[in-house]
Amino acid sequence: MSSTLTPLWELRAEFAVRLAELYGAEVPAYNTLVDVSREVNEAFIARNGADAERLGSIDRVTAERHGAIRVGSARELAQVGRVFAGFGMHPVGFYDLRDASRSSVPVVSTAFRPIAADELAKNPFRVFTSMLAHDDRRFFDEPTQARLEEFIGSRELFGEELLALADRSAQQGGLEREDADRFLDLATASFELSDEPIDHEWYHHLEAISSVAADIGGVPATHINHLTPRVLDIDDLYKRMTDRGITMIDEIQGPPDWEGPDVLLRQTSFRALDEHRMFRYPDGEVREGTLRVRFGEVEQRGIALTAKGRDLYDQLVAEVDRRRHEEQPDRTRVEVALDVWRESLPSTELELAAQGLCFFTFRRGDGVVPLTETASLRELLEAGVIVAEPIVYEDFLPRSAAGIFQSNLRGEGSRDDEQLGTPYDIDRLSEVIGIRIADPTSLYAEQQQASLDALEAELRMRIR
Ligand code: OOG
Ligand code: NI
Repeated sequence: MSSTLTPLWELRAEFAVRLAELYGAEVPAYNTLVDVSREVNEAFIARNGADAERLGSIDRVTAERHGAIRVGSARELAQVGRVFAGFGMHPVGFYDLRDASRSSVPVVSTAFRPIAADELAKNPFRVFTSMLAHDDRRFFDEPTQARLEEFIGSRELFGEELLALADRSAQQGGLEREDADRFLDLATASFELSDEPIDHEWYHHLEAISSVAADIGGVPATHINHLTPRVLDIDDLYKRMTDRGITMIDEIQGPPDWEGPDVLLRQTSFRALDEHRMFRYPDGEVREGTLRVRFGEVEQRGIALTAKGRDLYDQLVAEVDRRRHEEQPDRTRVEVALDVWRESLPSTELELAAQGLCFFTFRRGDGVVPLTETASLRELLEAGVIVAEPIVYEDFLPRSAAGIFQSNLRGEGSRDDEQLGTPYDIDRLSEVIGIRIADPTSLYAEQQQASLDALEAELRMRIR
């Protein structure tokens, strides 16, 4: 019977398309962003030829999206985990947005995404998923926490039928067509903006603490917060959107534009427009009002950094902050970052590989194999015995995420640092979801090591 199953990757691809249709209907500026992203990618391919697809085929990049959702409790997050498992998406990485910025973002997050390289190649759809830390005393006093728990505890984001279909899909590795359609309908609908009235007073009580808290705990349902296309040249996109009269946030977050290889992730966004929602006022009356919590985001992906590369990256970020603070207050972050990058980061893939700063898979090249028992990665690369192919960064950056959250927020919110925060880490969040959250760096390292093991066997030598 299994031949009639629609496999997980196909369900995932269809899910991404369904959400895009939904989000495009809800936030029309998203469609503009997708159009401009396509223009940017086509222009980039025309300028750069085959090299342009070094970090992913044009088909993959054009179809590629990440989504973001926010939920209110451990129970809701565990249910999200079941829904996404039905699409072959598993939790990877732990992000604590409470620490990543000075403003109030009381959430901890992970990303659900495919893990195996072939699954990523078929469809890499990923969803950044945040859970409200409703028990964090720095943000919520006791009465607010109690009311949050009551409010969130009494809503149902995902029904039993949806969860049962998701579980079955995960178990069988797919669903029969009829069930697949039902699964897609129910899953997509659970991320649709609800038209149920919002309690005005409660929403604004939470908003004074954090807009993100209000968007999670002040509304009766969850919704897709944004859907982010991937581009091959984010600087070009930024210009084209600005030319169309769309006001982007002040800068592109993450590494600067430079002549060397792109690493990690660069992102930028524009604030969404006001959206109409219904509010219930204390006198019981329901009137229309507006909210502005969703935004348009776009990203460019680079090569994944090793732990050593990530340490260096973190040092460079700190160095940029230091110079701006102590020496060059009049220059922008991006200008200073460009100097720091040029001074400190190798500008070729070969050097990034040889120094162990970025992850690659390695394959046999045309170079003549030396007659030795061991050789260094550098020697083999320089002699063309082996060739390095970059491993793309599939994950997120807490500092950029915080920057994106922050630049799209209305107020700073409030936070009492005299109070103790709730300790969350990858282990605790894994327990909440009931699934072990994978460590992204280990996943990339395994992929790289597997290619090296295969080469060692093929070349009959040890690679140092
Ligand atoms: C998630 C923000 C993080 C990204 O791309 O870094 C994110 C949110 O706004 O809920 O999506
Ligand atoms: Ni995002």
